[in-house]
Amino acid sequence: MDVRLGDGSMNALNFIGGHFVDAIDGQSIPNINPATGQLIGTLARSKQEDVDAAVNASKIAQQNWSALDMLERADWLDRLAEGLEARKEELAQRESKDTGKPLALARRVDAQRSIDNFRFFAEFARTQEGELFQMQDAVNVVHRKPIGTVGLITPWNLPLYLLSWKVAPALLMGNTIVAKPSELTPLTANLLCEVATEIGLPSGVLNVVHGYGPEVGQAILEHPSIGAISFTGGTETGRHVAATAAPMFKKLSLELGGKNATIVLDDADLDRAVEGAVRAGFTNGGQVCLCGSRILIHASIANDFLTKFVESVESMRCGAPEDESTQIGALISQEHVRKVESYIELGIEEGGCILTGGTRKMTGSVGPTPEGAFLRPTIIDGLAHTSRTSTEEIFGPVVTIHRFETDQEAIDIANSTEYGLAGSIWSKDTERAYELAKQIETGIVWVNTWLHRDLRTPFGGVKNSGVGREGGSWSLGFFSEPLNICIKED
Ligand code: TXE
Repeated sequence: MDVRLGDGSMNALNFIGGHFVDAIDGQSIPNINPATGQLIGTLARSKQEDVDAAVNASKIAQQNWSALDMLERADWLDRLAEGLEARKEELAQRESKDTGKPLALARRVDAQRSIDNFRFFAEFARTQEGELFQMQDAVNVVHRKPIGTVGLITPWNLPLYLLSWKVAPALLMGNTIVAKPSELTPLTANLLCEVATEIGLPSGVLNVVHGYGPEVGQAILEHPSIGAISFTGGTETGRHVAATAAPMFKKLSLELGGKNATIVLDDADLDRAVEGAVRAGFTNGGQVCLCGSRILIHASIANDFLTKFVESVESMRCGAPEDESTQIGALISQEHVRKVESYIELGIEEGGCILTGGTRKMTGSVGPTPEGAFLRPTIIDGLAHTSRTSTEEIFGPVVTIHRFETDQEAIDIANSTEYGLAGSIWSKDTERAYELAKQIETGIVWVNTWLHRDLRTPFGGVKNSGVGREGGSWSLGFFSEPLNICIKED
């Protein structure tokens, strides 16, 4: 069992069949706090044999779990939410320690949304009605059956927020789970397992195996008894996931990367658009697939917008995650900071001009500790919208600036990357924004807001941002197999 946060050592064991266990071969991986560079503890380095054990445990639990009524399973989701709620502060602390993100953000976003995900799907279940299709002489009844054992593979940017977003609907539809969190952020998945133990969730319903993607992740993809894979992560990994799982005819949900446009029209409320562009560009240090990393500004307001925008970004506080005033904490790792810095250098090579921020060599040390993975928020102007810096996902606190003269030009620029996940449009004329939004090649467009979420709505993207949608009925559909029973009436 994980020791409590206060103990200072946090070892993330696997959770299989209701027990916390080491990897069968005893191997483990160090887990580093990105803000300090210090060792937090270790996580199990699982292999195929650990996945086999987890799948076996899930199969043993499958019959009784799927035999429950969906409303009984909804009650279990509420119990998980209550258990997380009772340990919300510890959840936020662990998430912040594991990711380097500001503790205030971990409380407000990660912890709260993890709880909300369970509560939402429990309530959503209670609103579901039977699916009947009446014919002249027959009635069709759609019966939704579980897939069986499902594989959930999740990333490091919003660890429990994104894992719970999959666990809740998967459990609700009667599946049992083998989940693999990112090897960079194991801690809150295990807190969920501790809560599952506290509330008496039947053993084997939820199983978590930790470790490296190409090892334990690959074993999940390849396991013949895992009927569906729900993956959130990078596009290149998603491509690999699809190549492995598709030939096995596994159901696939792929939520991948993004290079989203924040489009500021000439009639936008400037202060509101600046605030929105800062939130969209730099929340979680830009480590959110939905972040607005390209800012498209109508040429007529570009100077006024940039004056306010640069001032606002320069005032952002980079600091220790536990400091309540911190707005940008550490990024996920030193390695990731170097990746982000390489894009800042590329931006300069491609002709960009740094309006604020830059690499650590340019800005000097920015965080409370030199060992911490800190980087100042950066704005790059003057780049072609077709440049690599402006079209490749950076996944850090870096935005590029692009001017346009007409709505059509804004649409063309917005659609000029291989991604198609999300975007936002800022205008006082919502009719105009709505017409423009319909032409943007993404799965989500916000108008005069960003990351404003109704969990019933479809979430996901097109092109290299993934396949499929999550949320509300889309999640219930993914995590079930519909059986249509047609009954002839005499
Ligand atoms: O994602 P990865 P990472 C983007 C962002 C980031 C890049 C890599 O650009 O820099 O993806 O981030 C597991 N078989 N996003 O490293 O590598 C891995 O262990 C099976 C956008 O987090 O895709 C982890 O659990 N699994 C994204 C999960 O896949 C494998 C959020 C994601 O890892 C595997 C995060 C394999 N061969 C990053 N290789 C978003 N859309 O929100 C890795 N994994």
